[in-house]
Amino acid sequence: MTKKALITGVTGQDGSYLAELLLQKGYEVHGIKRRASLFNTQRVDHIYEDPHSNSANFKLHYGDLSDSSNLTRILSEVQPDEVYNLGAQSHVAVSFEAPEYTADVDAMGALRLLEAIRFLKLENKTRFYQASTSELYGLVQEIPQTETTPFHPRSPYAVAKMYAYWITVNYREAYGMYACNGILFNHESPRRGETFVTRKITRGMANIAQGLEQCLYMGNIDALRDWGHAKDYVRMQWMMLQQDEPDDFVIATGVQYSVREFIIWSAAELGLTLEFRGEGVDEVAVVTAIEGDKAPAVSVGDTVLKIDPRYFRPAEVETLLGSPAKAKAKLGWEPQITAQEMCAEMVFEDLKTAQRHALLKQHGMELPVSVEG
Ligand code: NDP
Ligand code: GDR
Repeated sequence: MTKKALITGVTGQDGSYLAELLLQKGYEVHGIKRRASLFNTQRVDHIYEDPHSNSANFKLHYGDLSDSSNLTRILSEVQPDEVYNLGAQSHVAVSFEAPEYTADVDAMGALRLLEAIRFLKLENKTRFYQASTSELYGLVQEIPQTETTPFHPRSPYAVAKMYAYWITVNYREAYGMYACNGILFNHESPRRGETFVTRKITRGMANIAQGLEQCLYMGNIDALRDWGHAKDYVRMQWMMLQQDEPDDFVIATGVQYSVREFIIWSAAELGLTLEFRGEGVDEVAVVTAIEGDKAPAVSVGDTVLKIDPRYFRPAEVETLLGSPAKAKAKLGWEPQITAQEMCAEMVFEDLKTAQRHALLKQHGMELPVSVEG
């Protein structure tokens, strides 16, 4: 029998990689996409199949995590073996601007799905994965963070995700559902949203190299993160739902770097050596040497990065470092791609895009480049 999976957030970074993985494994994959005024399926267009064909294994449904009746109807139609709840307002800084919406989607969304499974009496058939997060640890109580480290969320996003974490545990304990939390640390890729810090850096640096932007404006560049590659992390999401018993797992690399280090690596991929000068909000990064021809628009002495306090958060998560020991011991999972390799891949992809834009600009066909975020 072909297994069926339903993915919320299928148009996002993780959703797109997970959909690819499940299709490779022979699943029939259903995804929930939001209605938007512009196409929002760029990350899954390459696996899109004509819905008019009866043999399509990848099917998209309009829906929203804020809409219970819509979720219940889709679950009832699909009768999935596995539900991956990846949909969320996933930007921590934005959650301070839109806390109520974030709670509705990120906290109540998980409850709506679990209730729909229960209401439809699918609890013995459908396995549930909740996209939990290292942001739960917030003000960290223990280094490295494990499955038993106490939580102290530091943003409306993290507080909403804490509800989703516990309601998932609660439905497992109360109704015997196969429901798991993956407590995932930051994971990135060339498909990462443009306003998360790694992609903002790789895309911004590539644009500067090609003369499409002058300077990158950043917030707290001393924040420390445990960065992995999204491809490694979605593999683990699937593995968690294949166990005999449901359980919660930390997914991390066990290695930590600063945002500042990620900036230095990205610049180096473009042949640029940076020197940080000044302190606090007056700190800047200046180019002190250039190698190769990847950054024709940059000269020695250019200031390519400044600090802008509007990217500071009302409450910051300064440091995160996870222990993947349980995932390694119980599931045999190990990340394959290092943070530096991932950075190189992201710069490579962003540089290709920037070079295309620069070529169009040279021929008088300049496209607008969004830099807000
Ligand atoms: P993205 O922001 O790339 O994707 C989020 C997805 O959720 C998008 O498909 C988005 O749709 C969808 N979505 C947003 N709001 C709603 C809504 N109201 N109803 C239905 N769908 C909605 O996130 P990632 O892929 O990076 O992350 C996946 C999940 O994992 C998220 O829940 C995130 O919070 C969590 N997580 C992520 C980590 C990371 O480092 N990436 C680490 C730990 C947890 P649209 O495309 O239309 O915007
Ligand atoms: P995070 O990721 O908040 O950890 O949440 P993000 O990449 O946004 O920030 C990481 C760190 O970088 C600092 N920072 C900046 N961040 C952004 N976005 N823009 C900037 O200009 C900037 N300058 C410095 C931040 O302050 C922070 O310390 C991500 C999301 O994917 C969540 O959904 C997920 O749950 C967690 O990772 C684990």
